[in-house]
Amino acid sequence: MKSTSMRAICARVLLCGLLFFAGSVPAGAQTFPTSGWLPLTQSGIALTDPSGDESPAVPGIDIVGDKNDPAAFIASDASFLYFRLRLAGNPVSPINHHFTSYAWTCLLDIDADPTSYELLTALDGITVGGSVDLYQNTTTSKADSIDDLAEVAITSYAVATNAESLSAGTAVGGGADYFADWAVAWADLPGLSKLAPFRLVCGSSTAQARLTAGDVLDFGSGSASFSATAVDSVLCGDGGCTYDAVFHDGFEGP
Ligand SMILES: [Ca+2]
Ligand SMILES: [Ca+2]
Ligand SMILES: [Ca+2]
Repeated sequence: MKSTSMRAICARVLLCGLLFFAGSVPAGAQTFPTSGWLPLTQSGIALTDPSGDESPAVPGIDIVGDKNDPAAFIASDASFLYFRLRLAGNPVSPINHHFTSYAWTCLLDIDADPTSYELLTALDGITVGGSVDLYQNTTTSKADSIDDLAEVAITSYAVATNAESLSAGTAVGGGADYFADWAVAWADLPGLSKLAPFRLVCGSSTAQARLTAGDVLDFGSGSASFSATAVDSVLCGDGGCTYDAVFHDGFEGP
């Protein structure tokens, strides 16, 4: 009887310990999706990007993809919008295990005017220790330009909870490819509702709050035009992301 009680107490102590550890997971932590990643497309074709066209020449910022292994993806659930880029090398330094001092960035056009973007989100290795950033582009000082600066910082998240790097299991870039993934909370995205269409331009950057230099996901075109580079419009919500099957650019619908 006594030993049974002791076992019961020990079980409770163990349960309390487990609950303590479960409760100590940082707020905002989430698991990245293992399926449901929608490849980004242009005119219905998965976006690809050649290797070796990045500047400076750093494999971890070289966006790569071919028709079998698309270069970029998006996913969504009830809480987060997820971004994924395929890279020719590891974006994480083997020395300090931090993301290297570049930014992996997506610009979102959410207002049906394809000559401007409204939101910038980035996995930012330039910030010491790294962060995931969300900015608003409130002034278009360069019309239809990919490298227009985003003026207003909205929020940022810890890399430990909102970003990851993992082996992509492909070798499009010639060596082992990697994915850089990051997540932004739906609750923090101003002006973007679930299942509202939006377009993206993604790439790697040498600066925060701006998609400049690095490597833009663009079939290797090198175009500086936002409207010429933007992907097909996507709609994302609790159940994931899809394309607008009726209206190609997503903005003419009712
Ligand atoms: Ca590239
Ligand atoms: Ca716009
Ligand atoms: Ca601007």
